[in-house]
Amino acid sequence: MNETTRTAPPPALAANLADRVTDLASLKILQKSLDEGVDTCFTRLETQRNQCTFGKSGVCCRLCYMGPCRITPKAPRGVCGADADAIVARNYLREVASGTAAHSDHARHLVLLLKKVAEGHGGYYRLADEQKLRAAARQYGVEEKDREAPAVALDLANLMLSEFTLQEGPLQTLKLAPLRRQGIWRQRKSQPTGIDRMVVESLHRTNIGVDHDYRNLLLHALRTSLADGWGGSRVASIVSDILFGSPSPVRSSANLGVLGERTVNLVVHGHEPALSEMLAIASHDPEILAAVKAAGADGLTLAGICCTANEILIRHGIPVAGNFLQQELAIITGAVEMLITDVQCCMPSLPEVAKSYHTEVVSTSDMAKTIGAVHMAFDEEHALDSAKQLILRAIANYRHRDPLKVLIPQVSKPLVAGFSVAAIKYMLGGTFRASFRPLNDAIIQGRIKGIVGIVGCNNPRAKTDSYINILTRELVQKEFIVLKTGCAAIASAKEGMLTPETALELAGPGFREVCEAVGIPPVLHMGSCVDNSRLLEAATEVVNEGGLGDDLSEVPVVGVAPEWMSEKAIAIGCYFVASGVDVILGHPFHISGSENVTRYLNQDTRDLFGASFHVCSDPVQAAELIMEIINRRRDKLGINRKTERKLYDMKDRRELHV
Ligand code: SF4
Ligand code: MSK
Repeated sequence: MNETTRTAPPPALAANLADRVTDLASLKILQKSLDEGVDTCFTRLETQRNQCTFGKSGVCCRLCYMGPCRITPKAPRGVCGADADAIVARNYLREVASGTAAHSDHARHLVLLLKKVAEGHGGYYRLADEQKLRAAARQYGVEEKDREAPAVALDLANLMLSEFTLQEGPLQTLKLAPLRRQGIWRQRKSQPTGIDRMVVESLHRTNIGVDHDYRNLLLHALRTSLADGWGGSRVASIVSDILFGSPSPVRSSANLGVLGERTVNLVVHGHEPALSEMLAIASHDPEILAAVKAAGADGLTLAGICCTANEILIRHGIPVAGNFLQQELAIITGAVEMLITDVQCCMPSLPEVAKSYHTEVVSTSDMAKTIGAVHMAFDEEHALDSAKQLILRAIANYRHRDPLKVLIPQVSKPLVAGFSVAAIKYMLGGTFRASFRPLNDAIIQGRIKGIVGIVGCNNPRAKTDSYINILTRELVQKEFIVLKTGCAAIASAKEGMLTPETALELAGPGFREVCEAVGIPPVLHMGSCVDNSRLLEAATEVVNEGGLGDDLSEVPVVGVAPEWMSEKAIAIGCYFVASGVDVILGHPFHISGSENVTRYLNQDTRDLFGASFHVCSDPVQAAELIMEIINRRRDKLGINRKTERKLYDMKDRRELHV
């Protein structure tokens, strides 16, 4: 036990553990952390209980050294004269820019890797999905017919790189949106140009003495977010599919119980899939298997946390140890030999927690180091060797495991994940009739009321996973098809809602018939945070298929971020709204200090983009609100009429117009 981590459990936390986490595995390990005096985000939240109300309302400004300033009734302006509207809007824009930068830098690394592969310097990486490469080339207007795949990949990579550096004119990727939406962006002067330029301009505008009009600042926040959703994130998903393969449905399991009592446990955490893909391959290497045996272990368990977990889950079926708030808990099981981090959402506390156990925390990205972690920079050119070195080091650490400190809760649930848009199309219509037609028809007939994307993180300020899972259950009962990404998807996986069987039991009758007849589960795990772009892609397919409007603001679709915490979630919410999709937040942004900013985001965006933000802290009420929003859209489309329910059999399917 390390003395620096031993603190008395905060009484409020110790008394109410069951109010803090939903799943039994987390509950058991959280209790273990208290028994062993190891701090986690749950205990640290107690010591941060009196969180700053100026920060919460967004009226604290520290953008220059005449400040910091904070707005109060007695001090309505900062030293420079900025009022609450300007300060709140500037802070908000910086949050969106940061979220956009994170997703898009992730994408940039992947495009650079694609370029290396195309030029023949990709080492062990390859073009895993040539069909996807050619489809993407056609979407971007890159000539692919009668050309070798590497040549196509090189042109595509160069074009995608120019999406980052473009100085004038709209991003190419915007063309993947429905035509009418592109027109709305043009009209509103909200088309983003180069991704990097949008982020740089956000920082410029928020520098002291530049942009002080909250409307102008917020419009740029929405523009910047579009450079994320239709730019960086979309590019990241496309290139991941080309390099590592497009996801298709795969079975696996989730929660801390996936860790082995007698296996070497290696947990990967973060967001970028390049290393974890290689770890997945290296874990089957004969040298590794021999080393595992020599160490006296029964095998090697590779498992994931957060979105790195989602990336290797949807492509390889590698089990998920947990979502965001379980990263510390995984170490506290005492059974993890190594926790490997790449970028994003990796808590700086991890090495401190690991001091109480034998776990080695290893950082692998030169841009993401943590004091106390071992740093082993991942060498992409020798990726397989790099991955093997990491695994061998984890195996060598197995002998340091202290059996007296091990507690692996025998709690995990089976799941099915990997629903890319291509996979959904295939499920709906098979190889020759792949199409969204059956989904559109089911929505038009009212058997499916609409589509809801539930995305985002966990946040210790609320009971972990609770809102996400109550809402998911409500929506499936109310006959909504639910698309999931990120930690929200893992939350439902841990609850067993990602198996077709369990989810079908929950589904309302018409929806259930459609799912059974078409063979699609009611809740679909579509991937990681950047894969929220797949949700936009799916909604665009619905528009293109016809019958449900010609813009995303007409389709019966809503996005929800129930337990969000990251700036990335703010960027995601913004690009949904700017794309015409209403977004419900489980808790509000830090904007309450400005009525004007609040009104702009929660109302005015409707006039500009046909959608807005809504805040609803209760999941059952959120389900009602979603019903209202979707019903309004269904009314406008003229499809909100009762239809006789009828089993959707093979004969019906053959008669479909495709
Ligand atoms: Fe204060 Fe203005 Fe400087 Fe902000 S930019 S810290 S409000 S003086
Ligand atoms: S990992 S951004 S906690 S979803 Fe993508 Fe989870 Fe949110 Fe990180």
